[in-house]
This record gives sequence, C-alpha cells and structure tokens, in this order.
Amino acid sequence: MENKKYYITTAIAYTSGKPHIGNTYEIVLADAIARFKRLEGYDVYFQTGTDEHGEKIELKAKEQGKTPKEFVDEVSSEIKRIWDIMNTSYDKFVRTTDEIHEKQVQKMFKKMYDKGDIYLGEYKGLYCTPCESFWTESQLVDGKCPDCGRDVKEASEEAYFFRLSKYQDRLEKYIEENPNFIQPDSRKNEMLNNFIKPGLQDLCVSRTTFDWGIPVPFDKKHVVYVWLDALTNYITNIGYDVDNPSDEFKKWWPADLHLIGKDIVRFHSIYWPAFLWSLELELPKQIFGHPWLLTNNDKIGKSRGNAIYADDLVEKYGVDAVRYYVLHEIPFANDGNLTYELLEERYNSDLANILGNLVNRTISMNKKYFDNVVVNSNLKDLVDDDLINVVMSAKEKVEKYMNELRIADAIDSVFEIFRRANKYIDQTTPWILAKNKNNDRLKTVLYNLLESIRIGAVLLSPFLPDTSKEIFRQLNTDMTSYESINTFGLLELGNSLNNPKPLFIRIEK
Ligand code: ME8
Repeated sequence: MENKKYYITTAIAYTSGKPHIGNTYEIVLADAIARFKRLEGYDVYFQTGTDEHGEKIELKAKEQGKTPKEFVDEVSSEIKRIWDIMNTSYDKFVRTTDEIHEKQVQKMFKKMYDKGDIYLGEYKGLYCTPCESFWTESQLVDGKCPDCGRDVKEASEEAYFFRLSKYQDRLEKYIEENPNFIQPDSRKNEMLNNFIKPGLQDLCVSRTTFDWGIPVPFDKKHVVYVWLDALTNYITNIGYDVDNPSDEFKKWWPADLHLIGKDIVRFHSIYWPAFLWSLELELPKQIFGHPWLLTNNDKIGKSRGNAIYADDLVEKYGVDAVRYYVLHEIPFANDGNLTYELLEERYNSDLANILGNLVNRTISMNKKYFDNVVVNSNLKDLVDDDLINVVMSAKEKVEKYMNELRIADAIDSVFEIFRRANKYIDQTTPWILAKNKNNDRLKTVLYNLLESIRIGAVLLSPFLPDTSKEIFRQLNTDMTSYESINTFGLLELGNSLNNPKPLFIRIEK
C-alpha cells in the first residue's frame, strides 16, 4: 500500500524585503512538522515560496531604481537563501511571478467571472496601501487600519468583485461543523464572531491604480487582487488546471495543513474557502494561525529598527541553536519572545548542559572504560526501569503533541529523555562502579545511557536535524528509523563508537 500523503504549506512571504526572524520562525515550524511526518512514514509534500505582486512591491522597486521584476528576483532569492540556511526541507519553492502560476490565476479569474461569482462594479472605500486592503468605516480601529495601525485613504475605482456574501452561510456552517478547520480555537472564534457573523461583503478582487500584478485576462487595465493571486499558489503549483486538473493535483489536494501567522488567518479562512468553493474544490483540512515571535516583547518591524535576522543568529550560535530557540520558545497560542540574553540562557542550559553534556559524558566514559566499544552484560537494577519507562513513553507523547501542533511541548518531551538520563548518571555513578571494578553493572549502565541517547536522537531529528545526525555519527549506529525506537536495546553491540566531540560549546559571558 502507498504511504499516506501529507501536504503542508507555509504562507508565501512578501518580497518586500529581507525576512526577519519572525517570518523565519514559520518555515522552521513547518519544517519540523514536515520532517516529523516523513519520520512517521508519510509521503510528504512541503511547499513554500514568495508573494511578489502588488503596489507596495512596485513602490519599493521604484525607490531603489529597479524594475519590479529585478527587485523581486533579488528579494526572492534572499528569502530562499535564508530558508536554506535554516536547513529547511521544503520540496518546492514557488513564486507568484512563475509563468505557470500567472496563467492559472488568469484562468481561474475567468472561470469565476463566467459563472457569475465575479462581476464588474465600482469600489468606494478606505484603503490601506501597505496592507493592500479596503476597509469599511466600522472596521477601522481609532480611524486607522485594523491590521497595521496606519492611515487609510478614501479611494474609489472601477473594479471586479467576488461574491463573497453568497458563501457566508455555507462558511459559517462549515466552520461550526468542523472545529479543527481553524486552529487554535481562539482564532476560530475570532473569525466567526468578528468577521463572518457580522456579515460578509463582496470582495474587491481587481485593481487599476498600479500595474505590478497579473492582468485580468479579459480586461487588461485591471490587475488581479494580490490575495486572490497569492492564495491560489497552494493549488497552481501542484498542477491545478481549471479545465484539466493533473494527477499530481488529485494526489495532493486538499492540503493537510496551511501553516500561517495569526495576522493572515482572515484571508485563509474566509476568502480562500470561498474561492475554492467557487472553483468547486475541496477545502484544506486545517488552517493553523501560529502566534508571533516578538523581540524584547515588542512587535518586530524593519522600520522600528529592532529586526533580528536568522542568518546573523546562525553565524553566532549555529543553525540548530536557532531552530531550537524558536521552536521551543513559542507556545501553541501565545506570542514568544526573543532576546540575545534569553537565547544564550537557553543555549547554555538546554543545549550545552542537558543535551551536550549528556552525550559527551556518556561517550567519553564509554571510551575510557570500554575503549569505545558498545557492550552490555544485562546486569539490571530497579533504577533502570524508570529510565527505560521515561525513554519509551516519549514517542507517544511527541506524537500526540505533534498532532496537536504543540511543537514546543513535543520538544520538551524529547528533552525529558535527556533530563532523565542525566539523573540516571547521578543515580548510578559510573565512575564509582569503575573504581569498585563492578564492570558488569558498568556495562549495562553505559549501554542504557547510549541507548537512551539513540532513541532521543531519533525523536530529535525533526527539530534539530544536524545535531541528531552528529549524535548518530558518534554512536556509529544505523538504528535511526522511527520503528527502531519501539524497542529498547537495538543499539548494536560490538560496534565502535566514534570519539566524543562536543555538540554545543558553552557560551561564556
Ligand atoms: O503575509 N512572528 O507575507 P509576510 C511570526 N504574503 N510570524 C510572523 C511574524 C512574527 N513576528 N511576522 C510575520 C504575507 N509573520 C503574505 C502571505 S499567503 C497566501 C500570503 C508571518 O511576508 C506572517 O504571519 O508579511 C506570515 O504567515 C508570514 O510570516 C509571511 O509574512
């Protein structure tokens, strides 16, 4: 039987500038989920990319004396470079300026128009240029854009409209009947109560005030609204075609998870379902609006001058330390905070002490006492049971948390193994066993430690892939599959370990 498929996407990042650590958090989060699903045996397709059209980008390019295409080419490759630095295992990096995407967006627009879901009208409203959103008076907060807090301006234009109002009842019913469709619950309730129940107005889906967009195929002075353009990336890049969807599309759609930030849940849970229904397609299984990463408890903004960039952090601390921090520090539903001090604290306490020391001490002792060879005499003691229990129950916990997208809790469950193993060293005091020439017991103690580390490293691999690989290298083991952690005791006897090498060097103040 074929493996079950899993299609996961991130938001596609605006090519308005270099992505900060908050944007980068999302790709790392998606990567951890994708890697975990692969570890579990799923056939995974993981898509990310860049969102490249719109007035804001046209303006930015102009400021720099570049054509929009030159500008987005540069920024898109910078974004891809950072995704690669973070060791993210996406299968495809898509761009909304790709020809295949542009062509399909035009075909979809035409289909929606032909069936009467899009019609020509006139738009009068309050427009926020940076967010490319029209607002009604009642949606404004203190007279400003409710998303970004900036000024809005009165604008009026001939425009095409999408009949969003037509889908209101169906959408409300769908969200209520499918409580997991929008997660966390707080986001779902926000969508229902603040946006859907008060009433959906038809949505303006074309613009004439700038050029940098996909032209409406039958009325070239209009370009397609950037959110209609952007959202459809999830289907155009897996072979969707209005007339003839490919086998690839049939295989992957509906997506299993759209992972996005909390600020854009509205677009994904209101506009996107309506567009899909208009195209007579199924909805994605889940939309998850993750919280934000703040720096010094403040919103990250390039203009605020507090932006921290992933590549700078990686240069200083290494890629897995940055991955660990963002994955561990951002809880399921609340914003997380990043400062250099907090990162260094976590690095020293969790990575250097709990994990790094454990691995280094264990492999060093095995070198010292048994010349690097993996040995066991099966001389058991009661204290072993609790260690083995903790190690063997981790898998189920990690699985449960990953299914709920509680990534920070999942990592914590992996670290429980390492914490418990450190305690086991204190309890068994191998150096005293050695001094007392209690060699048989010493063999079992070191074997239990090495095996706990192996199992921990398998579970760690979606989060810290390089570290996990380095542990396997030092353990010189092939027992790295997900199935291999169903049994305690598979680390190969007689193998020679590689020499110990510290995983994380403590940062001194
Ligand atoms: O919204 N912490 O692009 P974008 C965590 N092009 N996540 C954050 C964040 C923070 N401080 N700041 C932003 C767009 N994000 C659109 C998406 S999808 C069809 C189109 C998240 O570059 C944000 O929520 O502004 C979004 O999910 C992603 O970074 C890209 O943001």
